[in-house]
Amino acid sequence: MKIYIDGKYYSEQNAKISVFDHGLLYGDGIFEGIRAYNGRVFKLKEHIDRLFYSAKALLLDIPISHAAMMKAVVDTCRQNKLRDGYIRLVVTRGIGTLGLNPNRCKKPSVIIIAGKIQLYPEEYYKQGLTIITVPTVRNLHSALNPAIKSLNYLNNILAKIEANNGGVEEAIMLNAEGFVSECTGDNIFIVKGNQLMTPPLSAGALYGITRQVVIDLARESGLTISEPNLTRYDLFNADECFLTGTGAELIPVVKIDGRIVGTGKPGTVTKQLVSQYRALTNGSGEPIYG
Ligand code: PXG
Repeated sequence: MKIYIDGKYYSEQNAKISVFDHGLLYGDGIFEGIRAYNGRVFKLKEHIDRLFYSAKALLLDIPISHAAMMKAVVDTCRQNKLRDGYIRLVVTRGIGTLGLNPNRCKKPSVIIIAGKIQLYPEEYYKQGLTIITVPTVRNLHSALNPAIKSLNYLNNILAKIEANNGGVEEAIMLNAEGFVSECTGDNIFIVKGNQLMTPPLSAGALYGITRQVVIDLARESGLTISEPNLTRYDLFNADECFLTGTGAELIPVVKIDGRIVGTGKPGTVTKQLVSQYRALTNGSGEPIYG
């Protein structure tokens, strides 16, 4: 595997960053997780847009342009002869002194890894996931805005540990008001009749790119879409529930906190959206090979 660091390619063994990089010392940096399908990078522009928005919020000056970043991602895929896979893009604050002041960091570093993705086992897509709500509350906007896809994922990691301890794959995080926010690496949707609902971004959800694609697909299919504040009660009484994310795509949820959701099997609206999503990922995106 060839790994891009600041414009050069390194073997896995030689791809190294400094122990003085503030990405490591303080989690001061940002990332994106992107997929390639069938020789194309899916929703590349949207991912790079979000990266630049995260950077702006952190006053992190990405050393290359938006266009150069798009090209670097595509070039890294080509260098690795990738057709299907997962691209991890990281921008760190760069090398600084001990002490958290970002002004001491000379230049942010850009890292791009293009490799394989570890997916949920296929049986979860067929049968649906069992998940739980967890005690760790989603970060407050006023503390660390969940819209920033930062290297500081401890809030989500704590929730993931609670899911692991509960013997399930994913955790639903509530916000400080008790409304449903999102999962540790996925957004959440419910279906009720002809209505598709997902928490508003203001409830503490990431501006998920898969979330937006699913909203657009659902609108095309004539579903009514809304973004209300949702409670656990709303989840328990939904007809269907599913999660969305670059890694998971769309994955059905059939049990939450011991309550069976809908029929206890992946629902028809979910299945329809899964097939629409798969068709889209297979046929669109930034071509890697011209
Ligand atoms: N919420 C959070 C907290 C996330 O980290 C999503 C929602 C879904 O967003 P997208 O844009 O992917 O639809 C994410 C995305 C990884 C990994 O390696 C994490 C994500 C995506 C891909 C890989 O852990 N998180």
